[in-house]
Amino acid sequence: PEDPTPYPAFLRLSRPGRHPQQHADSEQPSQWTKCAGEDVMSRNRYANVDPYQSNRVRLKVPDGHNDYINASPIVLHSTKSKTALRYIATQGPKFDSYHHLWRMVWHETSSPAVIVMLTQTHEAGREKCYPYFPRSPSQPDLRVNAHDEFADGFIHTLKLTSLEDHEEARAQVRELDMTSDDGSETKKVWHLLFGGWPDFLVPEGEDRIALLRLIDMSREKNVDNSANPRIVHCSAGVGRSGTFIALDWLLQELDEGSLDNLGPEEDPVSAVVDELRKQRMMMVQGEAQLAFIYDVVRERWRERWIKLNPEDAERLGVTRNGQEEPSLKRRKSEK
Ligand code: PTR
Ligand code: PTR
Repeated sequence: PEDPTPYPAFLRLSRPGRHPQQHADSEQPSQWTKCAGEDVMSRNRYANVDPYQSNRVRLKVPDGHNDYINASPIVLHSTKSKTALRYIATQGPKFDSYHHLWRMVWHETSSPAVIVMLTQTHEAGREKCYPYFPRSPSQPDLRVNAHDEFADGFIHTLKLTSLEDHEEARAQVRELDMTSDDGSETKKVWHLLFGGWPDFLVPEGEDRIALLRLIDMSREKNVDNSANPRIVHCSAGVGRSGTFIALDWLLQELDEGSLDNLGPEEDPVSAVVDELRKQRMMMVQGEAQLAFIYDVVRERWRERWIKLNPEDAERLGVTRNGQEEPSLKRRKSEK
């Protein structure tokens, strides 16, 4: 049966237009100047994923040292309020350079900082991200950069002050205190480790709802959200991180009413993915993640529409959970 919800054109499943994969492969920006050199490459987790030379975070290190980290500042603006949403998308740190991530957190964020981690440290027997944070209350302290790589005294201690398993968001929530070696400065860091998202795939069922809760939580914890970038990473820092950021922006647009009256040609999903790829390569990986974004926005759009138009909803028979979307059914039966 057809879903009777009067969706805008971009959310209609029958919409013509670009095949998502076509979208996914297009627009590899011309401004990609590869960050090259042995000392740069060795800091990358994957040889084919790096930040654009023109849009990368530069580590604050003494002159003459390599300021490279595989991280891209991302800025999106809301259509109505024009406020900025800021993020830093980055790869899962590697063992020998994980303290670079903490250096970046220290210099690029205000307190409390928020780190959203969307990968597990290991998946399918391979390291996707070095465990760069204190994991257990039994070993709450981690001394970062103890060997003082850049010889500038940037040595910090991370102390795990609380660890909570947040069921609704399916996340481990860590509260960390980051303290400089001389004890003079501290920063609080929220570390949100999401458990429901394997590489190249999408969260399903309850994990999908959990992801939405995680998005909300990451905003709530980031007290100064329009000025302070949230650090978002997965393994390469493009697929899952791109999807997370796209959704964060789209859901805010939706809540602000910017997706209520769009013209037939407008497609904010496609627009935000294009925008993200101007700022970091390969953001949102593959058809499944792109379709996932449409599905989540469609679901949220329907909920909002029912809330705003309860009588029409009743008359047309639109229900909160709807029927299962045809696209979802198709995907399930394909497996
Ligand atoms: N060489 C890998 C590839 O192209 O498949 C790099 C890569 C790895 C790209 C993981 C994306 C990945 O997913 P995510 O960004 O979600 O960690
Ligand atoms: N680096 C990956 C590869 O070359 O296989 C890039 C990639 C990963 C492309 C996943 C698409 C992917 O997802 P899907 O198969 O869902 O399109």
